[in-house]
Amino acid sequence: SSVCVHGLGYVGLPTAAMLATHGHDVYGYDTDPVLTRELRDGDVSLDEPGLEAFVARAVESGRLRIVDDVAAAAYHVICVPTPFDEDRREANLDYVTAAGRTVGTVLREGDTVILESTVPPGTTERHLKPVIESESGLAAGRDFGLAHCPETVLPGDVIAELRENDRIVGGVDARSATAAVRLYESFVDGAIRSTEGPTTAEFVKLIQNTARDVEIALANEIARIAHDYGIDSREAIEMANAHPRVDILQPGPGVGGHCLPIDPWFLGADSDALDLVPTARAVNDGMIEFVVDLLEELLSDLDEKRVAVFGAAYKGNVDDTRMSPGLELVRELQHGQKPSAPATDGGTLDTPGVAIHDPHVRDPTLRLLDVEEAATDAHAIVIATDHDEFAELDPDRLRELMADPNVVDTRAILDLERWRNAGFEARRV
Ligand code: SAJ
Repeated sequence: SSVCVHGLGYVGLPTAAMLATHGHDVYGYDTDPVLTRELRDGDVSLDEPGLEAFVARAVESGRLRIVDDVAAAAYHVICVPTPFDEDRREANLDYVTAAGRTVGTVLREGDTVILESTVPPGTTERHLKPVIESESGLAAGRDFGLAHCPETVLPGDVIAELRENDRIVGGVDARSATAAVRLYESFVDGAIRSTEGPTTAEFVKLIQNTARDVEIALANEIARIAHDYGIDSREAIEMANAHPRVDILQPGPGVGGHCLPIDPWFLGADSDALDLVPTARAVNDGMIEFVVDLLEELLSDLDEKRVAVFGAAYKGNVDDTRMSPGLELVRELQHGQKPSAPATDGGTLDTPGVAIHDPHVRDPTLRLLDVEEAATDAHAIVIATDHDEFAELDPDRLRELMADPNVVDTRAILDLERWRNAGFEARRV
C-alpha cells in the first residue's frame, strides 16, 4: 500500500523505513525542513543502533521518499510528539491536531488514519477525529478509517522491537481496526490485538509505562530503605527475585526520558483516582536528593567541591538527554534546589564546581568535557548513566587526576572492588 508517515523522529523514521522494506510505498513527511533535508542527504542524527543504515537502505530502494509536502496515501501514520505542558499540567496535543489537519487536506474516501503518538485516553475520538473530519469533510468510520496503535519501541533497540513487539490496535469501528491490523501484519512478528475502541488502546499504552515507572519507584524506595539498614539493595533485590513471583527492577538516580516521567500524568487528564501514581513519580524524582546525600557522606562542604557527573543521557547507550537524572543532578548541585521545570532544554550549565562528561551526547548547549578534563581536580565522580564505556573507566588513571578519589555509582556499573583497591571511597545506589 501507499503510506504517509507524519513525524520522522525516533518512532516515525524507523517505522517509515520498516514499512518501505516490507513492500509499501512510503512518504516520510515532517514539518521540519532542516530534518527532511538532512534525511535526504542520508544524515540521521539520532543515536539509535543500526538506524542510519536501515534508513539509507530504504531510501536507496526507492520505496521511502522523504517529502516536503504531505502526500495522499492509503494509510496515514501519525508519529508526532506529545510533550507534557508543565504549567497547565496536561498533555500538549498541538502536534497531534496539526497533523490531523494536514492529513485532512489530502484524505480520500477509503483511506485509513492511524495515531501512534502516546496520548491521554479519549484523544483519538475527541481531539483527532473532529479536526480530520472538519478539514476533509469526510466522516470517520463511514468514509475513512481511524485507529490508535500506540508505539512501544525501546530507545536503543528500536528496530528489533518494531518488528517483535506485540501491538494493540483500537479502531473507531471494526473496519478501521481491520484496515490498521492489515498494515501492521505486514511487518510485525508479535501478536496484534484489537481493543474495543481507541480509548482502551490509549489507556493500555499509558498503564504500560506507568507500571514500569511505579515498579522502578519500588526499587528506588527499597534502595533508600536498605541504605538505612546498611544493606546492599542490589544484592537483596537479586535474592528476592529468586522467588518465582517476585521481579523487582533496578534502583538508580531516578527515571528519565520523554516517556516514563510524563505518561503517568496523562492518566490524570479526566480522572481524580490517581494516588499511587503521583507518589511513585515523587519517589523517582526524589532519587536525586538521595544521590546528593550519598555525596555528602563522602564529602563535607559539598558546595565547595568539584563534582564530575558522568552521564548526561537519560539511560545507557543513548544520546537523549530529556528529563535526564544526570542533568537534574547537575542542576541540583548548582542551585541547591530542584527546579520545578523539567530538565528538557539543557540550558548553559556554567559552574566550575560541576563538570559533565558523556561519550554519547553531542549537545553544544552543554559544556561537555572529555573523561580526563572532567575528572581533573574533581573531588568526586558520580556515574549517572549506564553507558558501556563507563564500565571500562580506569580508576588508577582517574585517581591521579582527581583532587580526592571518591565515586558514587548510581547504576551499579563499576567494579567497586577494583575502584576501592585503587584508593577510592565508593558508594552506590
Ligand atoms: N530505569 C531504572 N531502573 C530500571 C529500568 C529503567 O532506573 O530497572 C530507568 C532508566 O535508566 C531510564 C528510565 O528508567 O532513566 C526509563 O528507561 P526504560 O529503558 O525503562 O524506558 P524508556 O523510557 O527508554 O522507554 C519506555 C518503554 N516502556 C516500557 O518498557 C513499558 C518503551 O517500550 C516505550 O516505547 C517508551 O517508553 C515510549 O516511547 O513510551
